[in-house]
Amino acid sequence: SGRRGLVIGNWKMNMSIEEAALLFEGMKGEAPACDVAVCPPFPLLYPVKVMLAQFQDQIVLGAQNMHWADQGAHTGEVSASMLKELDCRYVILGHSERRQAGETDEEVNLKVKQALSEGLQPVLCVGETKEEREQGRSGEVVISQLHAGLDGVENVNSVVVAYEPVWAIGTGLAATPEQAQDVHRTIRQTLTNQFGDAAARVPLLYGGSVKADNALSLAVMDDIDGALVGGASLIAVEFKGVIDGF
Ligand code: G2H
Repeated sequence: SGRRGLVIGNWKMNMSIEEAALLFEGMKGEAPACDVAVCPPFPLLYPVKVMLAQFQDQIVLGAQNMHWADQGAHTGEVSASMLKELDCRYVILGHSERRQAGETDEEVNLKVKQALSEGLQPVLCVGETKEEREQGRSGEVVISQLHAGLDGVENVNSVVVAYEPVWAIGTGLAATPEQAQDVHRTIRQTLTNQFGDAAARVPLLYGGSVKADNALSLAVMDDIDGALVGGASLIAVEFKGVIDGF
């Protein structure tokens, strides 16, 4: 495809400082052939930033969420500029676990626009539930989340999209490469309709029970450019295995 692979670890609400250090100890070695990032919980961003110095930009930092406002009275929230100051390159936005906790398409859209205007790369997550898949509505749901999430975005150059079918998250039951490619093609087409040729350069990640042993079968598909990895990103040999697949 000409697109460079991108593997992002989403640590969710896991890991201590010591566990993070051990993980990176196990990740030392040959330079990865694709782009790699890790998204720790907020309290670990600074210590992990320090640990990543040893990898010389071969592993970069991302965050799991942020607020859309510049600053102010938003107790418990963090801003895009705070993440930038810690050298975050990416920020995951609209993860299904946050949508299930009440985050709306409108909020995700405000966050995507704020991330872009502050120079962060949003990793916009979309995906259907088990019920929606069974109703044959996967494409429709993903298209609607993309339209809403990217409303008012003019330049797609820094955007990353992650397709995470809710039924495949943390269940051990990954989408088949064909099921994932099918939705990724729909995503690429939707982006092309909105952004034209630039859509061909947008990294489309698959997420949902990606592990060392299914990464390669996903990576060979035309529109699967990388992975958003949860559980397997906490284990050095698994995460390395996924990176090697891309
Ligand atoms: C999906 C994924 C990472 P896991 O949420 O975002 O998690 O790989 O554990 O299914």
